[in-house]
Amino acid sequence: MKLKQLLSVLLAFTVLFSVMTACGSTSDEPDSAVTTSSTEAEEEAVTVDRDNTYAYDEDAPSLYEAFAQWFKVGTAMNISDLVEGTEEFEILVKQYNVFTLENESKPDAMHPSEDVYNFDALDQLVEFANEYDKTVRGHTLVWHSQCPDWFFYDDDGNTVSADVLVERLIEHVTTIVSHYKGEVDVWDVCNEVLGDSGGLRDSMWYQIIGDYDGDGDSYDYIEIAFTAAHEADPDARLIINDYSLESSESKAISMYMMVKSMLEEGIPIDGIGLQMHVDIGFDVETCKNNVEILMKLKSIDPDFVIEVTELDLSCFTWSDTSTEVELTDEFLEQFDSLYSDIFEMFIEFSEAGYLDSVVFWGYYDGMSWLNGYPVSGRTNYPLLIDRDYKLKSAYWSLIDLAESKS
Ligand code: 9MR
Repeated sequence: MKLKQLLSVLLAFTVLFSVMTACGSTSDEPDSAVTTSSTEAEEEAVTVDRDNTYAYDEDAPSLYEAFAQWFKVGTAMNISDLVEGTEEFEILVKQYNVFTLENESKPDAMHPSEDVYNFDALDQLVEFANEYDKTVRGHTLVWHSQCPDWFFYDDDGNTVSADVLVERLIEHVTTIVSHYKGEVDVWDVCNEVLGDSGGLRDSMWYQIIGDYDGDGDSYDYIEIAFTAAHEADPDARLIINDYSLESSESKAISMYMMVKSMLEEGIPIDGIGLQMHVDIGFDVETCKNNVEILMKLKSIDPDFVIEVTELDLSCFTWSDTSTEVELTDEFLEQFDSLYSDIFEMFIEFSEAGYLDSVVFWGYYDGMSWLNGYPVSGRTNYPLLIDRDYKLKSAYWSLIDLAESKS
């Protein structure tokens, strides 16, 4: 009997031991399952080699997905980038969820003469956006630049009257916005209406239309454009877009004052676009201060927002006239951490209810308008994807930032 009991105890121990060994819990030796999974993890880590990942790679992260809890992330592009199967197409679909045409939806492209409208490029972008669930920004309806002369002159070369220009303006805005009713989500209705330091720009729009309704202010062309756009598509978000609002306090105050008085008059403006063509000397604190000024407009319209519409970060300060910059480790550290500070600020803006969209002015360094501008022959590196479509270290800084804030 005793022997039988002893044998059954031994048997029970043997069974228990073999079960525990199979579960890998009694031994210090790595079991085969653990070995396999750590090898897979290592292989995965090798696949996502940060120095050698292309923006279109399947294993690359997605910028817009990384920031989705705070804001959309978009880019300016050209319609020729939308050829299915190309690397450019894959990058756009994977990395961004807001799109704007860099040049093809400006007045000279869309309405080159009085009776001619070109809708092809923006129609194609809208089609793409519908298929891939993306947002479209229309840039831009009214601007002093890239605007054809026919608006301002008659057949004899004389400037037209205020009445004629107002009629042309309403017709232009109404025709384009109606064509895209429910399809273009956001319009930069007016672009760069202020000068460098904040006064109203002395454009043909301003000169000819001026104080059209005689109420004492001279920005009636802006009011007329916004009103027409709202009538054509009451659901579209209507933005007044300008540069240097992030860096010039006097310009931010001018914008605030002008928009405040327009909102008080009931003009349908939904937000201010900060272009944000910034450079390596950019000061985040000044930008925060200026945005606080602009966001006082929420006391009139709680839904009023800012949008970042044309972000890039030049490697040259404005006063620098050189054409080349050496991308040393030290320089890149400065560049990457500035991008990271900027996006940390955007997250703060989003959490305060100020911002829900950040759009880059281009998606890879090779296409940036900052190559050759403002210094001819200059090579610049202002974006997150390099000329070969590889993800730059600044891109990874932003991915790390998003992860750390999630
Ligand atoms: O990037 C655009 C460039 O290709 C054009 O030559 C230029 C013409 O003015 O416009 C650039 O885009 C501008 C945008 O429409 C408004 N804000 C400033 C942008 C950079 O100049």
